[in-house]
Amino acid sequence: MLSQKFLSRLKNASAVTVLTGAGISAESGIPTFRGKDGIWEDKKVEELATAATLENNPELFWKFYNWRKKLINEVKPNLGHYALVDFERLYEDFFLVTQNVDNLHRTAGNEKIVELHGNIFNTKCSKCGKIHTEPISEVIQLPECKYCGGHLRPDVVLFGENLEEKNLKKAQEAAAGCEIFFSVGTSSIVEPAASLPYLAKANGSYVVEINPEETPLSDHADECLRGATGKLLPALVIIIEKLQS
Ligand code: BJW
Ligand code: ZN
Repeated sequence: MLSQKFLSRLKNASAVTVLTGAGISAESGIPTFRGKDGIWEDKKVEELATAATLENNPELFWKFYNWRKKLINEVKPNLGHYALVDFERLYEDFFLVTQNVDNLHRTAGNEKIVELHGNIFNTKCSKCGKIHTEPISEVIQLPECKYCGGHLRPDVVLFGENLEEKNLKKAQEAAAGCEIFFSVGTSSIVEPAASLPYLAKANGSYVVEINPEETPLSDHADECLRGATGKLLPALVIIIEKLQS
């Protein structure tokens, strides 16, 4: 049962911000980072996707990212992703902040989006920082920058690296300015994304968590919907359409 306050916000809000994490892509077949699924060749995914692995073992790092890119290339958006395209249609001032690098929200059709942790299909020069958007095939030797000869790396934000200032600013503005903030399929521990729901709440937003598991955010959210995004988000779309009609 949804609370009256939540239903009223769903009906009357125009500014809605959604933060997504790996959980929304889990039902497409992409393993999440933490917990039992976050293992690749006996190594923890959360330890592979780090600046330390890129620096100390770039071959292993690229082997992992070759695997991840191939996997992501083979999967499709799921019902949870498509429901967020409906959210964008239903709310005038909608904004999607994703921590995912898998491009699935864009493939599904969302346009008002910021990718806080980058996009796995782009590469970036470690030396001059230029972004390369042309596709690169499986990396066997470390690829080089066509401008300066530096090593290329995936254009993703690893632990200990700074997020793009303009992306973070957009996400913070969307969090501070919304009437409902959804935190969807994220363990809510990786900063600075994990602070966004608190920023939203401090500015009067109604904070809703969607996750089958409890997270550190759960006790601070106004509403927790326990379950998979592929079921709960489409169900919410039906409710919103009824409320708005
Ligand atoms: C389902 C489901 C279904 C399953 N439906 N749900 C302040 C305090 C302490 C430390 C820091 C701090 N500020 C910064 C830091 C350091 C660090 C950090 O946050 N550490 C914490 C772990 C403590 N942050 C950083 O380093 C960031 N940089 C930064 O802030 O720079 C300035 C700075 C540096 C150092 C110190 C201080 C300031 C950068 C963070 C970059 C994160 N990068 C990665 C890899 C990206 C590349 C790639 O994807 O290949 O981003 S790590 C990984 O974690 C990835 C994710 O985007 C991110 C978040 O994970 P997410 O999405 O939450 O996934 P999971 O697996 O954790 O959770 C999945 C959830 O789904 C679970 O809850 C499931 O239950 C759920 N689920 N199935 C719905 N069907
Ligand atoms: Zn370069």
